Amino acid sequence: MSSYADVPAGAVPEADAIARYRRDGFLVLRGVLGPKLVRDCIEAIGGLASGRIPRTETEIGFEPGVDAAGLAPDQRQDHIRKFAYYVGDAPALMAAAMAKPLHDALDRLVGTGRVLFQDMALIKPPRIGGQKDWHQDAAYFRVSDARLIVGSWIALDPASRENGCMEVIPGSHLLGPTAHVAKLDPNQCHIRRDLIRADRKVAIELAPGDALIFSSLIHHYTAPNTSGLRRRALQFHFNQLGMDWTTLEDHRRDFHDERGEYAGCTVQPAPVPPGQEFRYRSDRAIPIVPRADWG
Ligand SMILES: O=C(O)CCC(=O)C(=O)O
Repeated sequence: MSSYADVPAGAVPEADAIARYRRDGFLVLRGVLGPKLVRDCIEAIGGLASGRIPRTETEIGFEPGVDAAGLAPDQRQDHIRKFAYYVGDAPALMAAAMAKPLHDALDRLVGTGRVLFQDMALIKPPRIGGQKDWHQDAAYFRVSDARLIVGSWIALDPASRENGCMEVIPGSHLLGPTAHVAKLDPNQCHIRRDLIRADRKVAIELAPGDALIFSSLIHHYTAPNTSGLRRRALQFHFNQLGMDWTTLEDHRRDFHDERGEYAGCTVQPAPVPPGQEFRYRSDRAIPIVPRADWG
């Protein structure tokens, strides 16, 4: 059973849910993707993994230590940590990013007028899917105002404590930028341990098609998947119009800790071996065209 209130499928957030989103930094929307779209997204993820669907822009990252070259096409999906930048390669995945129930809810929660700037699929494969340590997504985005970003994490499989669902600390977004400990592998960058209030965490268990909407400043985490269950999810980040991508210098000024030191994850501890530099895309701004026709 969930220990948080949610918005039922087919409904939009009303005043009380909007107030909760602002107070807690997250809100669960049930059933933003219908069963057919969930099935077609799963099919698309499998196709991109195996190579059956050509990848023009989609990037794939394997779990650490995986020898991708030694895998047969149909084994690849269960070794992938994440996909990025895929919406142009699979119509079902674009339809998920544009789902009308999602955008109707976002219009109420954060206002109208936004673009999609990041599309990821987090796969956390059975038994080998690693943790994602406590972090704020805003630590990864060199932007002028992280409060204009909203994240949406949509389950394709049932997501539970057993297979590593999202866990959040309600209200942590109100603390603003929080000091992170930089790592050579930016995926391992995490909030300074003494600043994580894990005793307050809430596990967000979702059914396929449900979405967790969250502030880019909320502290969140996912545990390793030690189960035999898949836990595939789509994650979209949108920014409201008016946000700018900035330089590192500007991000240092906006995203710092209590001593004035840079708190984000976009600077790795030196020396950084060539080819392993932090990469990010500030060039993506896909217009939102809501659609409700997929089923
Ligand atoms: O789905 C996951 O395991 C982690 C998602 C997440 O927090 C992220 O990618 O920033």
